[in-house]
Amino acid sequence: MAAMLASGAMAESHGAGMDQPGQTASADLINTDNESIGTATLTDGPAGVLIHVRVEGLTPGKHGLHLHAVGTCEPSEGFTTATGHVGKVEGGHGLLNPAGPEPGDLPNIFVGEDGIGEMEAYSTLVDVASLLDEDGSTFIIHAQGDDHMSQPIGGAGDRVACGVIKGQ
Ligand SMILES: [Cu+2]
Repeated sequence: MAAMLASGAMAESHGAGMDQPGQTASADLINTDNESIGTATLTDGPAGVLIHVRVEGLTPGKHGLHLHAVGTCEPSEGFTTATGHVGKVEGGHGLLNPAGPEPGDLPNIFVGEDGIGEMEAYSTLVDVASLLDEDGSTFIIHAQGDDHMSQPIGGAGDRVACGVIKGQ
């Protein structure tokens, strides 16, 4: 009985550090032709955020996926209005970079021969509240894979999809 009480108390104090435990957000992803190609969702856990992404109509293979710092998606501008990665630090990009990662860094999404890509990822570097800051945030999918090391974006190339993160 004592052990049960202790573990209950631990779970409670673990959750107490979160601003708003369980907060969720989502983003409708569009391509550079302004067509809807999928959805991303974020769900706060007690120590990080769980991310789910599903897209259609992308080229098969690996695509870099990042959280970018401004919540605007302008297809005619190649989604550059989303600016750089969340928490960008000069020289700090990459999950495998000894000087990194940046809080906006995420694993690649893999797209099959049918153009469909789906992934689940987890990050302790951001939470939903931090992404829903004053100027918002976006998901950006790049044309090529992110090598998690090269600067400034892991060699991932152009921005092929974008989604503004919206609270729920
Ligand atoms: Cu990016």
